[in-house]
Amino acid sequence: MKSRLLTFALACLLAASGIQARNPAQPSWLADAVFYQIYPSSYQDSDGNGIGDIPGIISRLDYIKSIGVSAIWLNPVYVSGWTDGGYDVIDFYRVDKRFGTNSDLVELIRQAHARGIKVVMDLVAGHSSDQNEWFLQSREGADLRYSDYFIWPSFKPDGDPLLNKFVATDAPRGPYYIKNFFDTQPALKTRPVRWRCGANSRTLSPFGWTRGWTVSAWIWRRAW
Ligand SMILES: [Ca+2]
Repeated sequence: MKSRLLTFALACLLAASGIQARNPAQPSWLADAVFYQIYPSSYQDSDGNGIGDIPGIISRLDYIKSIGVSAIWLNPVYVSGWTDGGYDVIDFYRVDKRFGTNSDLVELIRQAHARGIKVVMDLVAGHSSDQNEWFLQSREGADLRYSDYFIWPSFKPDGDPLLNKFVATDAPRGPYYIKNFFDTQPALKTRPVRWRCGANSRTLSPFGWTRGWTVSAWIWRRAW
């Protein structure tokens, strides 16, 4: 629930008319966009298995258009461990089977655009799942490709206001990693971090993979 509240707050911020004055790089359509949030699991089920899916959303696009919506905010559809409603992402490159396929997502975006509706993907940028390939590699050592995508404090300092973010682990990289919400959501190091316990402070940009996706925008979420 906490993560969804944060997302909601950010969406309100995006929809506010003042955003263009603060950041001229924002697309002009955001100024007066009418958003329609879709949490896929509980929206429209197309195959009768009791779980909403992307073909179900496609079947509702004419209705969505008819009520004056100009942008869909699509809650996470990526492969997930489902410990936090899809916000613990195992694979940022693939649509979870419960919702369909990557081709279904491309078709949703194509058909939405054909109706003049933007699609905003809920990009969970603050953390991954502890089953994500990046974290599984990072936990093994300090000199691998994804080693520095996460934060591995060497000890737990007394009195740190973020002590509830420390997760004890028996991983080779341990003894701690930093989480955002649940223990299954290790925090991605997307900005310089200087912990008193000595984590390094390099800036990383693990989301260089957005090329080729014809979405209209991303909701950029982070928790701290
Ligand atoms: Ca279904």
